[in-house]
Amino acid sequence: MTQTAPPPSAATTELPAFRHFIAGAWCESTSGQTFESRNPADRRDIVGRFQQGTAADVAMAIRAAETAGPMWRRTPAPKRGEILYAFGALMAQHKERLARAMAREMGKVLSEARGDVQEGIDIAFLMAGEGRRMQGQTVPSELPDKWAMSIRQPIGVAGIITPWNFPMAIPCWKMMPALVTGNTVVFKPSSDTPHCATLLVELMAEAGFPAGVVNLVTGSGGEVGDAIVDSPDIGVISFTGSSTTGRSIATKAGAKLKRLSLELGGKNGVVVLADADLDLATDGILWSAFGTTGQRCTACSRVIVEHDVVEPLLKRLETRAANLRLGPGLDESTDVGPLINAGAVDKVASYVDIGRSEGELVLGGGRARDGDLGHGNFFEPTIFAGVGAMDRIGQEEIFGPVLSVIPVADYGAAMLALNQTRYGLSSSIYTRDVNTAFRAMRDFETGIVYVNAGTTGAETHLPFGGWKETGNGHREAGNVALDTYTEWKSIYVDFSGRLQRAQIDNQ
Ligand code: UN1
Repeated sequence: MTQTAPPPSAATTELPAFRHFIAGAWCESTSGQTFESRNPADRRDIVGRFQQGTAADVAMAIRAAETAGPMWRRTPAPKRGEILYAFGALMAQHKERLARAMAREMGKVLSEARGDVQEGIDIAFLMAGEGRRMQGQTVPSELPDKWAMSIRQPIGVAGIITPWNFPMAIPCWKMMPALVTGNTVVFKPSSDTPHCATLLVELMAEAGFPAGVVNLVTGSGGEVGDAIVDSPDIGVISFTGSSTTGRSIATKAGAKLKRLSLELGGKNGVVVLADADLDLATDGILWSAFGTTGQRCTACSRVIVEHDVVEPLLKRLETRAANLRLGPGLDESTDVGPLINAGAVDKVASYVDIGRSEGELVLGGGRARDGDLGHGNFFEPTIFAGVGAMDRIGQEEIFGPVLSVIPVADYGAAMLALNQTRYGLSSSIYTRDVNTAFRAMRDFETGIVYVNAGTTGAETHLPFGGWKETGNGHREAGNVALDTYTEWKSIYVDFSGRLQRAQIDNQ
């Protein structure tokens, strides 16, 4: 169980080969096949080979999780919490190593990779505490000599399907509440970041999660993901990723009446009013739009600006964005890392083409190929001015470093433009007027609202999630995350020694 780094497989070359983790042991796929994970900043750099999982592998993982379930459920929750705490402490101890591995495999800059690891640590510690809280309700009964209370109980086996953009934080957001409440887990990470997932699971094993409680199966969405979604033995699924995949999972899970938590697309906007501190707004917009190369669910991709300040704001944005340094995340002087893969570069480029006919391209717009950048998936920070709120680049999720500036007449028009989208994750307003700030807090139709800050940077102890098509009503993080992974049980204890009929005998 405490076996750590999986040894290279004999079947492969000198490239490090990694394995699934099932029932407390590192094992190979029944497929006999592996896939590569590459550094998006330099595609010549292969991080390693990973198991190409199959439905049979998933079935084994589910069996292991089911077998471990009764033991894990009966482990006192504070004890489970202690293991979460040990895991968080191990992440803290290995923070730099994890961050460097993430910067290499996923591409985000080191400071952000450290932040991603930190977010995992934060949720591990928060949920460790839930082991000693996990509050239910104890309420008076309407009848004498009768007790009424409610408790949370685990659902069973949780299927955890995670994206590449927060390759450590998001798996932790999902697995920590699932585990502390007594579920066991089958974890399928994105095929773009299997190494990050493997490093996390190594530390989970070291922290003392018993065999079978956490199982890792790498591979494609079409094979491994579908096998998780289709299995009648998975009681709850948590998925973060594209709206297209989310819809397909929802259709299948709905037919099986499975619990499902979805975290999907976004089109997050920053409103800048004429009275705003424009330098402050520039800082927040640049950080939200080009941080993580625009590859956050919370990234800002629309700036909705009052007419009077469009010109001065644009000037600031252009000047500052033009000075952002592109490069590998591992280089401390890099501001903007690569996109995750060639497909992402093509997608961003196609939206830039669409944008050329919708707005005015004022910065960037191209693939960045100078020197060593040519070996990676780099794209220039891009700004369009004069975009209409209903234009495609103002409406569709691009998930890259493309910012649209949408001019509007006043707060009312800004609020309408902000809300005129299918998505509803994060939003922000820059104003010095406290009354307008409170109007925005009331009016913006998003799960997260920032005042005088950008759209990114949610903390782990408040609910995280979006309105409308960003999700399906569930929230991650905060203590409400427990709702995804638990069933409520209401318990009545009658110690009167006689038949007492609720709603009848007390009237
Ligand atoms: C995501 O992009 O899916 O608020 C998560 C933020 C981070 C989490 C982003 N704390 O930007």
